[in-house]
Amino acid sequence: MKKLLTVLLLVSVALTPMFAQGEQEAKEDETIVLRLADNQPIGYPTVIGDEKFAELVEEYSNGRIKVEVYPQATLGDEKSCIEQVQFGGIDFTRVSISPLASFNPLLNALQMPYLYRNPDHMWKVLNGEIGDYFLESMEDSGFVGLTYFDSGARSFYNTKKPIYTVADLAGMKIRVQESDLMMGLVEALGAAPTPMSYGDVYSALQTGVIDGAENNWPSYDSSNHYEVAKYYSIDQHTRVPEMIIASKTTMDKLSQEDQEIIKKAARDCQATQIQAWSDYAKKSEEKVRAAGCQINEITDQAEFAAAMEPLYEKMLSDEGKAWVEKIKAVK
Ligand code: GTR
Repeated sequence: MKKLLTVLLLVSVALTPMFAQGEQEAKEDETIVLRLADNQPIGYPTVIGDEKFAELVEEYSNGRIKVEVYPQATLGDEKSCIEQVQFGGIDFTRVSISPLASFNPLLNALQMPYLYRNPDHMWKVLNGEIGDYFLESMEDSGFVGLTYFDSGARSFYNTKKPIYTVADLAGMKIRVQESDLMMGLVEALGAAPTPMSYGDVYSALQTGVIDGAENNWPSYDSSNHYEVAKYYSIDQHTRVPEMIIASKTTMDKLSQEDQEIIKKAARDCQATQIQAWSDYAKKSEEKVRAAGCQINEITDQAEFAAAMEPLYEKMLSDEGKAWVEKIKAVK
């Protein structure tokens, strides 16, 4: 009996390192690697937000879940990334909600022209019950809405002349995102909308295929559009939130605990993105001014708002209209 015990002890001692190694391997096998696509370059505030998200997912999962960030449209343009996320080919993407609204039209209610009184109003809406409802509404189209990112306000820029009044835009060919609302918005101002993917805009401006486009300071700067379209007119027609969306296919494969880790990391990375946005936007404005761009304020924003007012009737469903009322009522 004693002999048997000694043999068993020796065997178990001999096997211990093997088991430990086996466990280690099993842990490594469990590492989950997920991909996140962004069409903006490294250093851009959304990519800084994405990287924070990846860092937090790794931290909260003790290194078990890794998110690889693919910036600069390396996994495809914005629309194609949304499609890939929808069928599960890419796990996450950070996008503007303008093109996302083609997949979930209710999102138009969050990006109507001159909807928010100021950034504070927008954040109260997005980080409150209304914003939560819209994140959840993404599930019907195969996504899980995770969090909102800042994207400032969009204004027009062009290669021809400063814009002061709505009449100045008459007949101009303006590139828009692949979005019905943005098409309608440009039409409402008497200009001709040309939907086009972001990566094609620089050469279209340069060759005169289009006269102008519209975007926030950071995009006007980082896309280098300011080099070829030097008139930037601050009308701030829309504040278009951006969103990190996950593929529902990916999320459904994860445990409840891992889904919660991802949701929490997304909520917690937002503050970093908002700070990065504010820093970058200031620097971009300074940079394009220093580069000789001609920048003017639009003094009569009310004229622009009035021209776009019919879109609230035309572009929104009854449900969308009801949400707009709720958004406006947020103090
Ligand atoms: C930027 C946004 C991009 C893309 C781009 C565009 O502000 O960050 O995701 O939507 O605008 O105009 O296509």
